[in-house]
Amino acid sequence: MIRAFAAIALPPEIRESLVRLQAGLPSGRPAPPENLHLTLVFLGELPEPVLEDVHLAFAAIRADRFDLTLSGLGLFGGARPRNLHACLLENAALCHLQARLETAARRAGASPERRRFSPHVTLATLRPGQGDPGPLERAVIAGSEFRAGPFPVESFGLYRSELGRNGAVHTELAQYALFS
Ligand code: 2AM
Repeated sequence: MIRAFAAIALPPEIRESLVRLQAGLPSGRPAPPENLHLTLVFLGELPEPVLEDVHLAFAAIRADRFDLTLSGLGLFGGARPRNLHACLLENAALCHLQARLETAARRAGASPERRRFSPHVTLATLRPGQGDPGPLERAVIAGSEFRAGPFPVESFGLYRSELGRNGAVHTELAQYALFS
């Protein structure tokens, strides 16, 4: 079984601005710079033949390039925050691509997350219920001015995620070009 997901990689200058932001966070385990990405579809654990079919389905997708802009910070988890992330400016092309990947993955035999797509780049994971969420909430308010981009999205990728003692290791399995 292979734990896999589809994502958009970030250009180096965008990652650098996120790393600078991470340095100022009050708590949480920061995502390592090489793990900073925008998840499109989390595929979960897949048998290899299903992953191969997902790959073929992704490779058949023809979609246009678009630009993305990161804007502001957010918390998932309500009163017990578990994820601090950078948000994105609304983007119809991104949502359209995401919906197509989700449909393609399902048709290929995967069972991707059914939760509504909420585009974000995870900056830090937090232990829910531990500590005072106040400083995190203040960091999100202070981060409302944060902007990075626009940057062009020219491809998306299929990644393997291996969970280890020191966090997840992500490996790119395939990359799919978008078109202009
Ligand atoms: P996130 O951290 O961006 O929110 C690889 O593990 C990627 O898949 C992670 O970036 C994570 O998204 C996402 N992911 C992991 N487990 C998930 C789950 N159970 N549901 C949805 N997305 C998940």
